[in-house]
Amino acid sequence: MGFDLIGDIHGEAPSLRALLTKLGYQETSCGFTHDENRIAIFVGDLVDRGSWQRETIDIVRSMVAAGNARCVMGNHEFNAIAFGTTGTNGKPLREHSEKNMRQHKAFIDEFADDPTGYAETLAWFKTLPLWIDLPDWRVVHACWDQREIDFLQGRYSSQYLTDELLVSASTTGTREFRAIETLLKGKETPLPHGAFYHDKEGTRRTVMRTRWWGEIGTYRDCYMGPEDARKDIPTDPMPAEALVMYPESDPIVFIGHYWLDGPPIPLAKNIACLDYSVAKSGGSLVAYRFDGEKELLNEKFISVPRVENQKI
Ligand SMILES: [Mn+2]
Repeated sequence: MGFDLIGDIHGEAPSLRALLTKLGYQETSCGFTHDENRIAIFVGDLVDRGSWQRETIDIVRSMVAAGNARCVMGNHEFNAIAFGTTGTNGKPLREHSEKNMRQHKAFIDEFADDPTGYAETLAWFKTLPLWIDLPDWRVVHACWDQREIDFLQGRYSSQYLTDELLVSASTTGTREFRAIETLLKGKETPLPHGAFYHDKEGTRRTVMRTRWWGEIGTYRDCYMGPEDARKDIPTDPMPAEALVMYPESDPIVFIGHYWLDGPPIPLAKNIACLDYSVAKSGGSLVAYRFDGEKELLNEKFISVPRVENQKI
């Protein structure tokens, strides 16, 4: 039995159909199935941005229900749950600020006439594990940090977003907030001595996203983000305690999240990112065809260019 790991879809269902077809899945009455019994593993972020968010969920959900797929939670599923859940103080766990309302609009609009479907979808999101940890391979949306996983597993005895964890992870400053941020959004480090850069939206940033593999080098070496801002990142050495790098001897881990571009290749010999920006013009939807090999192979990435047709 083999596994096809599939990157962030962000509501781009036409691209998902194209990729599943290229991988040899066929649409049947119980969703997409593979005649060699391959299993699809989704790395999260089914939603946000694209015009077919509900259709994307329907495709993935039917595959999971039929036993033909598994899916971990992405930061956008987490955000959707928090946005749609009211805390004991009567306020939503994720603030309904103007910015957040704008971000969630496309998702919520797809359920405009179906509050039951909306509630049921959020309930399904809560059934998605935060990570998958098998002896030879692992899946998490953004960053495998063993300390954070051990903390969550130890405190909640679970790899799922329990109601209690959802509340504490939605409260800035808690240990749970940090753990979920790390696993679902990756690691961030404040820049030294007042340095800053501008992100792709032109927002001034004093905190940078860092890689969590390879050698610890300077801030500039460890920076992850738009390439044209790299020159603004200081060349001071990163303090060793700021980062724990993923050991090369650890199992292969599959992730999404990073909006990469260019041809897909492993980030490290045991780390494959499958997010190649399908929600952006010129992006691709990427899979990795995994058959239990001990080291990732460039030729096992399979991708389709973004299907550019517009929803009418
Ligand atoms: Mn993401």
